[in-house]
Amino acid sequence: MLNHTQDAEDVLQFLSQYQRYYILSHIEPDGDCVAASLALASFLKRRGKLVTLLNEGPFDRPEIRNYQPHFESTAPAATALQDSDAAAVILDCSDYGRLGALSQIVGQLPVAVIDHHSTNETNAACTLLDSSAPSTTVLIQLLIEHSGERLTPTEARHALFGLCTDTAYFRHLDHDSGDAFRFAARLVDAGASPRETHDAMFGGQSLASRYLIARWLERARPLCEGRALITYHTREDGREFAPAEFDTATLYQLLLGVHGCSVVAFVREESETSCTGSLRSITDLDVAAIARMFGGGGHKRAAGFFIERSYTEVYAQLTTVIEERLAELPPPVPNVHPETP
Ligand SMILES: [Mn+2]
Repeated sequence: MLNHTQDAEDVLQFLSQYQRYYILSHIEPDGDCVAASLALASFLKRRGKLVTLLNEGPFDRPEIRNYQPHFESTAPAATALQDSDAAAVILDCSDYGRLGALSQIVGQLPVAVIDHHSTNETNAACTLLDSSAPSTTVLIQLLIEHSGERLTPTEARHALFGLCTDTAYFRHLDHDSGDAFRFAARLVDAGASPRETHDAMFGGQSLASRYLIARWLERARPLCEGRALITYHTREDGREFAPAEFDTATLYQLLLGVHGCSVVAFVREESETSCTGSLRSITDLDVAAIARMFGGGGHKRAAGFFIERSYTEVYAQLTTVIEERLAELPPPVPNVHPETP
């Protein structure tokens, strides 16, 4: 991570300057943006500030559903903002468009941005930005620590939750991640529990959702001698297991853990004539390029699409495309730790 002494001081100055703060974060919130909002709100309240948390939602992810009551989903009236001694803090959001309708606040108040995406928006009064930070909560932790105060146990719990959700419980971190563990260690010392955090992220699922995953797993079909696995979900499955949570994250984790498998494709029937597709890759295969062929997009390692075509047709086409693309790549390196001599 970068050295942020000056930025942290500027942001702390900004956070002491006004009486009320509106804390905003991106639509389709995740654990990091929710936890960063709550930790910052707690810190500001201890300093005597008034705080309103804003997020348009939806709070669909099972691990954050309980947090929704802390957030307002609509912006205060413009008249309430005029003449008020207020400012906005935008968290975990690289593009104001991702604030949804709440972005209207941005033009009306002084703004600070705290984020770990590469952010291009430049009209902020001050920023704390670091695309090498593993989560936004780490930047909130850095700010609080820089102020000379300790995190409260509740703030530490929020901060560890954000760090763990954005790194898939540290699984996405690589050799250069020592800082993340040093930040995490201080959070545990301040009262956060790795065990409780893990339970909050992965516990509390219904049995029906496990049966549904079993159905998807049973159908997984190897492509290219097992270098990829493809499976699907029908509307009939949805009816049979309703109201099971749709835990595709666990499906991807299980399938990508299969020996030799480095690409997973999942096709979900939406209607008789439409479906969605999701792709995950832990190899050089760029799944965003495949998703674009079906009208979607995403990242090199995680991408998706929605298309007006039957799921059976898309399943067949996706099978062909993945087999062709994988055949062009050099033979796979085994998906296991190398033997040390
Ligand atoms: Mn984040």
